[in-house]
Amino acid sequence: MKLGATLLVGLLPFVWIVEAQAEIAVTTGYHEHGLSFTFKSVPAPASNDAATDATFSLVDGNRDVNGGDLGVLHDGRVPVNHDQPSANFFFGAGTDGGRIQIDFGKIISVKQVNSYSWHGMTRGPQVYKLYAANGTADNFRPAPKKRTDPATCGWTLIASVDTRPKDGDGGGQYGVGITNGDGVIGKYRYLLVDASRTEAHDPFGNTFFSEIDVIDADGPEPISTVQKPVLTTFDSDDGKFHYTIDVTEAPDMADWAGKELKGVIQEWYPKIVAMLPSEGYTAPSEVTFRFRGDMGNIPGSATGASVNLNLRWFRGERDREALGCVVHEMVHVVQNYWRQRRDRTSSPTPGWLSEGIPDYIRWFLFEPQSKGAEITKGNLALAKYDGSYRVSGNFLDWVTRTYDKEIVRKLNAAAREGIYTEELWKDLTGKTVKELGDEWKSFHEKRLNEK
Ligand SMILES: [Ca+2]
Ligand SMILES: [Zn+2]
Repeated sequence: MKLGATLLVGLLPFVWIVEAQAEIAVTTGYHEHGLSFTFKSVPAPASNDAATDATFSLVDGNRDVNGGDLGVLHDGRVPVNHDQPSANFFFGAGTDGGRIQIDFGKIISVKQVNSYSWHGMTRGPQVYKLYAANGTADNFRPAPKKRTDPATCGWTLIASVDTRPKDGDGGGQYGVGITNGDGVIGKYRYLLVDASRTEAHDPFGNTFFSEIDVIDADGPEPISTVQKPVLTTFDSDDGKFHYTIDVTEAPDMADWAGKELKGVIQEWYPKIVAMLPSEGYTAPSEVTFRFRGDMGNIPGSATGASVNLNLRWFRGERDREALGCVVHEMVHVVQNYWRQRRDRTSSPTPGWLSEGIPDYIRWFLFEPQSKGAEITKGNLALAKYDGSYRVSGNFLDWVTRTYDKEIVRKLNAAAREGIYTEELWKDLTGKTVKELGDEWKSFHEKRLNEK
């Protein structure tokens, strides 16, 4: 624009060309627990905007490989959860942002630029400078690194964005809209997003960018294809616990979730909480169960108070193993062993016990009729107390019945506090865990030989 103005002034020295002063406005939309990326003042993410087919390239900084590649920034899709790394692009841990170039392949009339992000903590807010260029300046450099001010090599600073709140970590969902009144921002071929981290207190300050949209004044009306979340929320009878089932990615599972899954959560989550207490401990009171399509071969998993359910696996198992799997994952939520992992002085709980407890509760208390954790002639040779999952579940069931009805509660309490050691078995039963394992195995050998 500056170049054009200079030329005109040169040609018509007596006419004052008053260019409308750029009235760039930056508007921020925010939801703390937002789900659908719908904001009052910022349009919903679109899938047919000018960024969709533009070329995104990394100019400076490193991509965090735990996240998506640059493609997720213009695929028209947004995350359905506040911690969904694969649906976001973010710069590497411990680094201070980086630069992304967007090339439309030709000069377009940029009317609006929108950027969307979502994270439950400090990776939610956005801090970046937006530059634009038409690429025709003599000194134009298409890929200036962080140490170079883009304004010195053919770029124009359009806006500085900073959506961080004064207080708090700013977790939530953000939509930023950059406009120039009713007009266009300018005629540009390139945009440069110069992103900074939101904080440096820990290595995780780089924003989870979900989508960047660019509206071309001469382009089509933006169409949003963002999925509205499909949620069922309900409380425990006593009002203590709040549950959400998220079937956004698997609407075909809504019926089953409402009929079967809901009942099991209602009955079993409070039961498991009551079963596994420890001094001063309060189990998570808000638990989310989400069907996901990005879990590979893992049937279910749990992190904090979020249970992830592999939608493909659940479709096939809804009348077989599905509910038992959810019970297993709910035990992980109640165990909350993540707490002690944060504290490096505590002794880690062995995996066979962390997984044996959920499978004990699942196979011996929730669904004993399915006999899914039996020791048989076929699997006896492999029966080891620390065989993990259902084998260790069987061992825990045997120790419970033979030595101490409260042993699972006691082992869990120690594990949760980070003070579990093998000594505990000797204290509780008078025998080492190895001795107990041998005794358990010969019990089954005898039982099977008598048949
Ligand atoms: Ca996206
Ligand atoms: Zn598990």
